[in-house]
Amino acid sequence: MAKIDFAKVPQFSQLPVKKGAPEDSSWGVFGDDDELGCLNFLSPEGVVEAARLVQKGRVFRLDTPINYAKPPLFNRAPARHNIVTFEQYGLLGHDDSLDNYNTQEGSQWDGLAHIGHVRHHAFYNGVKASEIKDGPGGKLGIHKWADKFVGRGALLDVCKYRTGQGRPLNPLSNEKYSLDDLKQALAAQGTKLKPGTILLIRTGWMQAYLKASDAEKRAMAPLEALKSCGIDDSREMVAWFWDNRFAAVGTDCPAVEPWPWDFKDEGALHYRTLSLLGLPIGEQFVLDDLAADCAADGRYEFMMVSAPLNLEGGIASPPNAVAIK
Ligand code: UVW
Repeated sequence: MAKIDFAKVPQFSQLPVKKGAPEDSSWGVFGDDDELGCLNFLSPEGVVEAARLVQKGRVFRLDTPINYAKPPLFNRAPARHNIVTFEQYGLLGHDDSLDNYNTQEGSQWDGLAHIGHVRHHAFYNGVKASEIKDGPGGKLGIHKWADKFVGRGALLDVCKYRTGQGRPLNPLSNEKYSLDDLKQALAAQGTKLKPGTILLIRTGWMQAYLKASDAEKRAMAPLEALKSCGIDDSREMVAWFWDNRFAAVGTDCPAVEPWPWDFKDEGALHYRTLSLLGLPIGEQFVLDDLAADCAADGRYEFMMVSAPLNLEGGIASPPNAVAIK
């Protein structure tokens, strides 16, 4: 994590900076071999500043329990948790194992190796599918994030804002929040944007999902049946992300953008963020308690600490994240 001179980072309108790189891509901005993308916006100074936001000692866990969704969304398999008892040589104790664990089963950061661009057939910074592999040499591996993901977090409660306006959207439909919704919600909260922020957007999906009956959860889980709200996948949206130097954007909905999204549409937010800008996106985060606290004390910023799995060559990770106020 090195000091970053934000003034030297090109604006979105100046991208791409590298000859031959795709339009609207940040490829080359942080160097031809960079594997961290927008996480480069996090810095030691940002960590120190974030620590100053800790004022009352409240800690909010941002991950769902493993296997919270029954069944997991998108046809993903549940993990099997086995507790093994051992009683030998006079010692009584337990180990456990987690079999079949899919790192995208619940709350997760999508790593930059998750989705390659549909037309360019490449991942962030031009990495090829053949370079993504298990082990320390796996390009864009999630383990490279393990000591990077600490900084100022900010919650943007767009669900609360739209509901307060008398314009709630149905989180269990594929409706979307516009960039104007996000900007107006921030203004209503009085939250200032600062470079190097980890932005968390509360859409209301997780609250709606948790309120659903077991039968409703079973019916909505398959990839073909799921409908979820999300944020608009427009070019203006990602220009705003980039020009504000967000280090990552996490949400409480399943795909950040509304689900279903069209895999053939190169305007999809997954392509615009992961493949083109190198912007980590987070899904199925737990934001409701944090949101209630932010509404109560009027402070929507906090220190955020996320320690992704140290899985060499990993594709995604539960955030293992806390917000500290
Ligand atoms: C897809 O959208 C394919 O996956 P996820 O939402 O988990 O990133």
